[in-house]
Amino acid sequence: MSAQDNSTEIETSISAAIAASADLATLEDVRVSALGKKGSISALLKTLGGMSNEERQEKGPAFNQLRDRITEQIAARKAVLESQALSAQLASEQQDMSLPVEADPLLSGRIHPVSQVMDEISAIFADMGFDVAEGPDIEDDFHNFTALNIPEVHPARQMHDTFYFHPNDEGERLLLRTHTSPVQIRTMQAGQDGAGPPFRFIAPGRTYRCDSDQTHTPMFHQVEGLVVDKTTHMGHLKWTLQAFLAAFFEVDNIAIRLRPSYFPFTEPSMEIDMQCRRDGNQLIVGEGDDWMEIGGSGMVHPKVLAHVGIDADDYQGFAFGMGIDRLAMLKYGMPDLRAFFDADLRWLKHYGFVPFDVPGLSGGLSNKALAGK
Ligand code: 2NL
Repeated sequence: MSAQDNSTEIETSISAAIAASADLATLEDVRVSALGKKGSISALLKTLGGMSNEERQEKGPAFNQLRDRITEQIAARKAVLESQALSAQLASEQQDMSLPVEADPLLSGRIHPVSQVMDEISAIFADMGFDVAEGPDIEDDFHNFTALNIPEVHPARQMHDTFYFHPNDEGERLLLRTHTSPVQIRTMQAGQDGAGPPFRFIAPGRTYRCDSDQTHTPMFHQVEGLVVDKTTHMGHLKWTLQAFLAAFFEVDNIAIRLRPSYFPFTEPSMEIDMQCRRDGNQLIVGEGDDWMEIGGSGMVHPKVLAHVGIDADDYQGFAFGMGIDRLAMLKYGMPDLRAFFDADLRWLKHYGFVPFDVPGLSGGLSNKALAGK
């Protein structure tokens, strides 16, 4: 029989100390006092040197197993403490999302009136069941002109109106879209591959023409709308425009007048005039017996339908286009178009919109009461 040793007591006391360690630093102290150079287990292992061969053969494996058990217990406790420390850190770093935001820094940014008006227009048409379509600013001749029945000799195709790129490797001259109609061509083409008509969408976006004076900027914004179905007619067009303008200008009623005109992509074609009253420099919309032109419209030309693979014997549609910049100037009383693109912070502060006032029909379209705050 070998001599008595106190390894059982050592193990019991170290195990208790491991279990009692409340943090990683305490556990590390326990580890050093047990397994460190001067630790209790290291001391126990050193006693093997003074033993008889027989005794060492018995105690050697026992002490080594003891050391392995303690090492394992420390590692297990360490994993527990580390995970607790992580949980505590995550809990202490939690953000209280219900705290009120700091007013000033977040509210000092402004939404540009053009963005605001685009969002308002989208909200109104979305409410009427229209989708909002997007497409590239850089277009090809087919989508911008040919598909819209605009002939090769049309003035809009001339160099002085259209921004053309240098011919590419295929000899093709790309261009900056001169209207948002190519978006509608692309959206109808994509739709033809899928569900097909009926189509009902608007296309708001940037457009470009080589023109610059008091009332024209080389980049401007346009919104076009399109409805194609089996029985779509001009009554639908007139109601849609009237309902849109009343909602946009936030008036109960507005008269509109469709005046004969010409566009290559519609037949018949009509200018859209809206009812207004002029009071000195002020323009009041939806009252009086004056008229103001606000855009163009018409029934989609059968050749345009043919270009996107729609049979004009089965389907017909209406389309319209309006300038967003002018809509914004009229609604918010901004007299100078060129200020839109000056990035003047004082102007933005005055005419811009608070970012949290997202346009929607339920809360009052433009939050007029909050404007300028
Ligand atoms: C205006 C006139 C208009 C259209 C745009 C259109 C689009 C397709 C087919 C047929 Cl894909 N028409 N768009 C139609 C009539 C007028 O815009 O004065 N815009 C500012």
